[in-house]
Amino acid sequence: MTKLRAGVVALLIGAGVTGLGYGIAGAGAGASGPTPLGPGLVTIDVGIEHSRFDVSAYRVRVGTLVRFVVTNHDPINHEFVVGDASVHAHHEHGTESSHPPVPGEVSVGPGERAVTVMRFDRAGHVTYACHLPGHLAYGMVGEIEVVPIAG
Ligand SMILES: [Cu+2]
Repeated sequence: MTKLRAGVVALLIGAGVTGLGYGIAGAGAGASGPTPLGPGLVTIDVGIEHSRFDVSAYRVRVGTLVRFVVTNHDPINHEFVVGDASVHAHHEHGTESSHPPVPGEVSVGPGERAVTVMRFDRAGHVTYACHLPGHLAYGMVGEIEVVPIAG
């Protein structure tokens, strides 16, 4: 698990604005991963503790609307941002300290729980991360693999 996280972080840093995440499948979230969720509405509980997401990889089917329920067990702020490479580049280099309700982006304060919703309509890999200073580099990143319905 630690090895997967390190790989994801390295890829995030090296990928620039193109092709984020597409080389990750073989590293542990591929065909041998968990049974995909969806399609339709599903809820994923995401816990944060010691500045880590408690699960670093999920699989969903194309056509899945995911309700992320993010619980922060830490005494410090975190955020949960899910999206493609451009979304993460924007946040990693941006200066926003908190997030108004944008689908797929939510701030979650100490001991709080926040909900955000995102629909996955294309097969591929999508990343979620916390972009508060230093958190992504520390390992606050994970991956969602979106697989075809037949897959
Ligand atoms: Cu964080």
